[in-house]
Amino acid sequence: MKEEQLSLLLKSSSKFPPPLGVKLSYGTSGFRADASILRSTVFRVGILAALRSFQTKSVIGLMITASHNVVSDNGVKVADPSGGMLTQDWEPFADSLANAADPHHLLQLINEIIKKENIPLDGTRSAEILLGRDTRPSGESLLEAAKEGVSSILGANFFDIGVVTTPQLHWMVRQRNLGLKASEADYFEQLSTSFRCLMDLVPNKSGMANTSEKLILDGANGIGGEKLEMIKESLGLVIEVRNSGKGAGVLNEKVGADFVQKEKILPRSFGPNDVGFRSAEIFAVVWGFRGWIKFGGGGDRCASFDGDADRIVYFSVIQETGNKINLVDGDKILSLFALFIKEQISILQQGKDGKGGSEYHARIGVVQTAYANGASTDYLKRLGLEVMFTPTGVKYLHEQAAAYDIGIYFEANGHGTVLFSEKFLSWLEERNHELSSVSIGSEQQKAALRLVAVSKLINQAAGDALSGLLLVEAILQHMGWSVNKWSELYQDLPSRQLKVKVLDRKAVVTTNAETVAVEPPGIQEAINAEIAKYTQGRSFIRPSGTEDVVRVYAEAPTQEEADSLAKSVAHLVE
Ligand code: 16G
Ligand code: ZN
Repeated sequence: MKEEQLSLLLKSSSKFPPPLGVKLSYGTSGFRADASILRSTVFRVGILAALRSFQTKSVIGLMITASHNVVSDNGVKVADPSGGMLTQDWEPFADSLANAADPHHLLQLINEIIKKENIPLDGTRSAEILLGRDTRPSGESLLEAAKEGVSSILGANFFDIGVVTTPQLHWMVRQRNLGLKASEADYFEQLSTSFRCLMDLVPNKSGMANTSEKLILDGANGIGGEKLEMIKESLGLVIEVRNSGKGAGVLNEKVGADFVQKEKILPRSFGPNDVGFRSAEIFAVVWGFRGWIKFGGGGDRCASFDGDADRIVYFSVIQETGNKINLVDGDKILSLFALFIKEQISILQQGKDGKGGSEYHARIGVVQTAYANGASTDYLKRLGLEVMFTPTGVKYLHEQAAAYDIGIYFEANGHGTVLFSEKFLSWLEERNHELSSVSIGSEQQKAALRLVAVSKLINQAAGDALSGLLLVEAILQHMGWSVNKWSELYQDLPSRQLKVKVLDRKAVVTTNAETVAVEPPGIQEAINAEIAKYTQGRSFIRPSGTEDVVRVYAEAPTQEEADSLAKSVAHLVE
């Protein structure tokens, strides 16, 4: 390392002392903690991102967010050149840098990484890091720390993309590395163009009464609502955004996808006692409309984003029951996408006309985690799809999905996307070209055009609530379905999730995509004995990747049974 580089690093890192007595770990989605202790961590992740950019000779992303966590928390994660999560090989580097006790130790670790990874820090190259953050008030000062981190490696430059959703940052990194347009305006343009293309291809437009009603979005008081407001005019949809983050509501407090999916109740601003409801009610009286359920108090078709808009769930209000909802979670979004895509593929393949096109049997794969409702897995298998399981965390699901021509992954909590292989996309383009010369306007050509539009609409880098919402909306229009009709694809098995505070969550070690606990010894046998007390019960435990707890999941034919199975398994963990 050159003298100039050495002194720059020593000087800048002395401004960011690490918090005392805290051991940080780069978890499922980066570092997360109370924002007040994160300045040194974010500074060091800035350094790490710069090193990764030099090593890969590509643009790297750094996102400051704590997703659905409380507003006083924050976090930081790195996006790799593909736009996906930081490669797992580098996670130990992140851990060691974050926990280095002083500037000299930090320097020694940086040197080790440079040697091990053959990183050319000779001043002849440059590196570029895109910096994004969510709406948390602590984001501004953490962003400054990230900038200093990046700038303390000679030749590394940052580009501040401002307040964005997490998936926007991932998308921009991917686009930049593919040499494609990568601004926010380009992102919006790609989303709205491909969405409108799908809407233009909706069959029998006249029968669309159900889904042309207003969509009401719960923006979790985060960034997603604001971004949706920015493009909604170009979509031709009637959308009302609540919990947009502009009012008095607090980020993720009794709002958002995580709250709605876990609690299965209405978020704030959607209930009968909310201001939104009252104004809607007055509105209804003045104009003689029928009542709050239909005209905005609850709304027929509602969706919730999480704070950084990488998760989405839908719900509808169960009328006359206070705050109860009919939840349409990530598993059902996955099922809707899988059904639609499979249908388009079969139309396309039926139409094989032998006129110069190549046969191609697209392999569709579906990836879920142990949290997937058993009824969803059964449904997907009944559709004839290949269903795979991975541990919780996008990095695992994404990797598995990328092995297919079309890989569809979703966690029950609403994080997921659809990945298309390059090979399949080139075949699709070729097929499309062929069809436009021999059978323009045919069902086969429409199916090909729809699949191309889906591949452009749905984020290829990460789960994206905004693009997910638009794909759901387009498919509901295509099917002529309401949320309730969609929900009837299958009936969720009752389930319960609990968390148990433990001294050391790492004492629990799992295998088989987290369905079997191998440590502590004997615990799985005890869990099996509890499960055996129920007909068709299922339960598992796993250490959280984001909190100091062990999570318990149970599923059974009735809610009472699911509750009691979860409770007895939780007792085994305590
Ligand atoms: C993170 C993960 C999410 C996972 C959740 C599990 C990413 C981008 N996010 O939010 O996919 O469902 O952690 O949390 O990977 P847990 O380990 O605390 O249950
Ligand atoms: Zn999130």
